Amino acid sequence: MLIKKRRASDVLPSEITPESIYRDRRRFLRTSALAAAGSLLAPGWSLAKPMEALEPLGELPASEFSTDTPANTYEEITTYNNFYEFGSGKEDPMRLAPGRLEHRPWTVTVSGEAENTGEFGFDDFMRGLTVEERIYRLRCVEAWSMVIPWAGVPLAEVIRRARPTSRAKYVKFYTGYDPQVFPAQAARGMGFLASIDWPYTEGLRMDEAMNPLTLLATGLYGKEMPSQNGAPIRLVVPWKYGFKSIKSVVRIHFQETEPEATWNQLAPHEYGFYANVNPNVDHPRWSQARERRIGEFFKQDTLMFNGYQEEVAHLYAGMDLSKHY
Ligand SMILES: Nc1nc2c(c(=O)[nH]1)N[C@H]1C(S)=C(S)[C@@H](COP(=O)(O)O)O[C@H]1N2
Ligand SMILES: [Mo]
Repeated sequence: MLIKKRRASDVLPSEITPESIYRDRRRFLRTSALAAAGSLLAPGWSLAKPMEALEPLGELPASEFSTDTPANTYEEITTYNNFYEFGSGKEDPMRLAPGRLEHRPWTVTVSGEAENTGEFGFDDFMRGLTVEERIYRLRCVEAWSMVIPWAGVPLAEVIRRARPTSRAKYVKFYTGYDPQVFPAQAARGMGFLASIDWPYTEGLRMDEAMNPLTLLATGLYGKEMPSQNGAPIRLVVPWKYGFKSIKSVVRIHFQETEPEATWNQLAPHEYGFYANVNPNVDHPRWSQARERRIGEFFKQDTLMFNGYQEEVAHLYAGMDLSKHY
C-alpha cells in the first residue's frame, strides 16, 4: 500500500469510525480504565483532548513485509496504549503524553561497543535513511492485538552505520528518564508504577536487531509519531510481544552481555528476555493461545512468532522456546 501525499487538513478515511462502534469501544475503554489499578487519572476525566499537530511524512515507499490484513483505525491505535511512564490505564498515554513529551529537540545517543558512537540530533540521526511504510501486526502480551501502519527505517541500517565492534553481541535501548515529563517516574509510593526501575529499557540479540523486520518507527498512518505511541522514534519488533517495542528511544547501546530489560527484571518468570509471540507457551496467569484484535468481537488464534515465522524462525533454531520464552 502506498500512502498518497495529502494535505494536513485532509481527514484520513481511517480516522472516521462509525458512531456505534465508537460508543461501544468507549464503554469498553471506560470499564478497563476503571479496572486498571494505579491509573494516574480518575476514570471519566475529560476524554476530549486536542489532537497534536503532526506533520504528514509525504510519499512513503511500500514494503514487501507489510501485511494486507486491514489496519486498525488511527483512533484505535492512538487511544488504547501502553506507555507506563504516563500511567497504567490504556487512556492515560493519550491524555497525558501529548503536550508533555516534547518531540524536538530530540537526541539519540549511540554508545558502547561501536566505532561510530555519539549524540545525534533527530535530523542527523535520520539523515540518509529512507522512511518506508510497514503495516505490521502488534501482539501485546496481555492477549490483545492490532494492525498498525508504521512509518520507519530498518534498525539494521542504523546499526551498520554505527559500525559495532566484534564484541557487540546485544543491543540495549533506553526510553528517557525525566519525572517532569513522565508522571509515573515521579510516582513515589504509588504501588506498581513506583516499583519499576526507570528508565524503561529493552534489548535484542544482535541477529534479532539486524533482522530486516526490525524497525525504528518515526510515524504511523503516514504522519509523524503521536506522543502516546512513542514519539518521535520507537522500536517495533513485530514477532515479539509488544513490550519489547520500546517507545521514545533516547539511547542505543551495544554490549557483550544480555541487557537488563524492564519487564524481564520486574517479573522474569512472566516476561522472558526473548518474549517471542508463542501460542504454545502460556503466561503463568493467562493463555497465549488466542488474542482479541482491538475493534473485533471474536477472538482469533495467535500465530507462532505472530505470523512472522518465515522471516525469523531460523534465529531460534536449536533453542528450546519453552525455556527461552
Ligand atoms: N517506554 C515504554 N515503551 C513501551 C511501553 C511502555 O510502557 N513504556 N509499553 C510497551 C507495550 S506493553 C506495548 S503493547 C507497546 C504498545 O505500543 P502502542 O501503544 O504504540 O500500540 O509499547 C511498548 N513500549
Ligand atoms: Mo504490551
